[in-house]
Amino acid sequence: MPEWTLMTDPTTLRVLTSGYQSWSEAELRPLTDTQARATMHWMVEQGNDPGYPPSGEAGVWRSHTLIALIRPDGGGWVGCAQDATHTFTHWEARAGQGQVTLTCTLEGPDVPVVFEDTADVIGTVERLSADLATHMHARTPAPLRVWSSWYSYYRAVTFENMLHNARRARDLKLPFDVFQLDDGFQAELGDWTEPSGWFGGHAKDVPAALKELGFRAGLWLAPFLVSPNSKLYAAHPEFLLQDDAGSPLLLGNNWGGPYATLDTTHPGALAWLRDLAATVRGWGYDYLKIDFLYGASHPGQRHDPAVGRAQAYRMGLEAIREGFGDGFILGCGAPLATSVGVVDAMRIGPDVTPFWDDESRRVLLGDGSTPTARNALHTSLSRWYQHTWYQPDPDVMLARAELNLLWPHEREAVAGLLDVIGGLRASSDPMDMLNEEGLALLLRSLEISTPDRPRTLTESYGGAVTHFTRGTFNLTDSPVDCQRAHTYQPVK
Ligand code: 9PG
Repeated sequence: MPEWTLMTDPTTLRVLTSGYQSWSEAELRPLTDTQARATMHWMVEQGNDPGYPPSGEAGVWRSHTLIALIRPDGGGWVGCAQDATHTFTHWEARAGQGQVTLTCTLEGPDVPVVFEDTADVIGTVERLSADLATHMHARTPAPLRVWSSWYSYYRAVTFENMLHNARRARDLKLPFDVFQLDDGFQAELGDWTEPSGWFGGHAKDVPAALKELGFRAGLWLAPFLVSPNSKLYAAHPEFLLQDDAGSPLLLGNNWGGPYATLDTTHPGALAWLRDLAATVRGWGYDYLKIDFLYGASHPGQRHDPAVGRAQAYRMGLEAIREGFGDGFILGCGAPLATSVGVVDAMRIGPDVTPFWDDESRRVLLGDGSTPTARNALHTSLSRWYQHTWYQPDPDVMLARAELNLLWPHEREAVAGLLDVIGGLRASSDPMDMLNEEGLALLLRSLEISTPDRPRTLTESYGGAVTHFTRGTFNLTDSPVDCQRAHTYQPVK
């Protein structure tokens, strides 16, 4: 376990962290602050790394793959793993008396880890993270413009909702590449080829209808999750990750209760995953959003005990890539660096919501991975450098006039997020809820941009990377330096 002692005053430093998976917090904070740790067990499972959660002590910061400490002069220290294929790299920075201790714990086979003292933290973070991308043969195809059913219909989505919106988008000549069907079409987690009672059709018939309207078809799956009510659960208990007592391990709390997860070291589970991805490809989908992927790397008892968490996850992911061929794959809720080279795009923060913040879950329950516009900005902006790993997906613009509690300036902040991050463009607004203003905002947010860079890490308006060369975000709840709360201000 490499360890470095830095003889420096911890009260002058900031720390840049990146959490384990898509939704886990990434931050830029004073080193002497306290990293939040979710108080409820299912939130630790879904928002932190349950194998390496935040310690909860003041001045102790944990980060995955990469960490940086920033001095007031903009220099500092950067640590970065150069390979994550089968290994999770856990960093910890610990503030002491007049010194800081940095430790690096590898979970999996040995990998090269670089640690540099630098005069330019921003440039060094970008260079070392790009080296990891090169080493892992990152895929960064051209970004796509995607309409998703989730943020308007949620689980109640129907076949007709998809077609109606695609028809309207065609009539309005909106520049979408893909129409992506999200959660709700399936009978159960695991029973993906059977429709839910309300969907009013079958997911296999969606692609042909979308193609006729001029769009590619996308599908959402949570391929590693298995509902206890599913046929898969009953038919193949041997495919499931187990607890110490030898029962299927149950985790999480979406879909009205906990779920099991596939043991991706089991050859039968891997063959099932390959088949599933090939089946939906055969239905005509060439864009796949695979979600809740952290399930495959959850701690537990595996069929092959010699395989670690990172490698098990990678085996499951590769099985899906084999089945889906050269189609476009977007990861979500996914261990980030270990996905590089397999996925084409990756969600790099929590979900955007039609409201700014949920303070009770974020502050009282310590869960910064909660879906909210604020949390999406906070985390995705703090991962600006990851565009070399995959196409980043900072999630959707919400431009609709109805069912939207975001103020106009908060919508502009989301538009600023999409512009600064570059990468995928997504929307989820029901076309019938867009007025003239909303349409204009939507069109603007579908314009592909190149990723921006921070202009400094020594200043921040709200615990995240907020100062970019193109503009500044104020993520705090008060005006700062004449900039209103919850805004993006382009540099003039
Ligand atoms: C489908 C959704 C969408 C969305 C994904 C993911 O913490 N939570 O309560 C939580 C709820 C939903 C969620 C993530 C976290 O959303 O990011 O785009 O596909 O699943 O169920």
